[in-house]
Amino acid sequence: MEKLIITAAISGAEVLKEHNPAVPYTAQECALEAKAAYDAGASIIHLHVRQDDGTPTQDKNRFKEVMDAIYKLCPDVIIQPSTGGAVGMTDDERLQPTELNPEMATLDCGTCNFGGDDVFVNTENTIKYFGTRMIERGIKPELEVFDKSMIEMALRLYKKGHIVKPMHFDFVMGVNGGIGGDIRDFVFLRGSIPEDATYTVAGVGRFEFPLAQLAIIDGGHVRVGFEDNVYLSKGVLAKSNGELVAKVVRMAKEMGREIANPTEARQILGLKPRN
Ligand code: KMH
Ligand code: ZN
Repeated sequence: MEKLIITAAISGAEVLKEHNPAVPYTAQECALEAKAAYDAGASIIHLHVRQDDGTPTQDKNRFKEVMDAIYKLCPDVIIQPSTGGAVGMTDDERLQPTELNPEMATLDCGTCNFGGDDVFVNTENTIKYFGTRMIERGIKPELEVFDKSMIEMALRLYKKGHIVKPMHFDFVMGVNGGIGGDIRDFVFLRGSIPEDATYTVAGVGRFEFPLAQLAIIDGGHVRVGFEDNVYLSKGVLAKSNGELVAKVVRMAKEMGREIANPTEARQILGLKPRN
């Protein structure tokens, strides 16, 4: 079986220090959290950035500052900026980190309720626009799907030339407004992607580790981190993203699955080495 790629979603846009004091806001905090995750076994850092007070931003200069700080501590890690940003941001605001030509970036494949009055809007034209931008710049999209319909959208836009193969999906499961996080939900998504596609699973809240276990067994990949879940176990806050990654590494070792380093992750995903 292929080695396991672990992605650490270290910061998110919605989770706050009020939820877990270890949630990083500043560039230095993000770099230290990325290093803890990397040292524990993560090869990809999924990145949102904030102003120092925690306000989410897609500002290109802030992304550069944070990415430089991370590369200083983890020179070979894969950084995957979010183009989702936070609910309510415009398309061009969200696309700013693609101007830095990262190796990967997220490409959200549909609109989704996000709790309360929040709606995370990704129209078909938005997805086409983002997909085309990523092709032009040689950025590998991680196709974020919050529901089965979003896989259909990705496959349709592949046929229209806005996404290229091999496709790499992220099943974001358990969002209040998206698909649930039960085994049958996982099986449904898993069976709906092309044979040559790769996938990672991001289980939200209590779904994080059960879904990680399924992906480990199935040959998929795993995303954990404060963006999705701040608890190490029921009622126990994780002290760092590193603790969440270390738990996945322990689970994988128990199942006999080896962990990919960044070079191996690049090979599995077909990424060009960073220059
Ligand atoms: N913060 C959410 C509104 C992504 O990173 O691409 C969007 C999100 C998805 O987190
Ligand atoms: Zn994200």
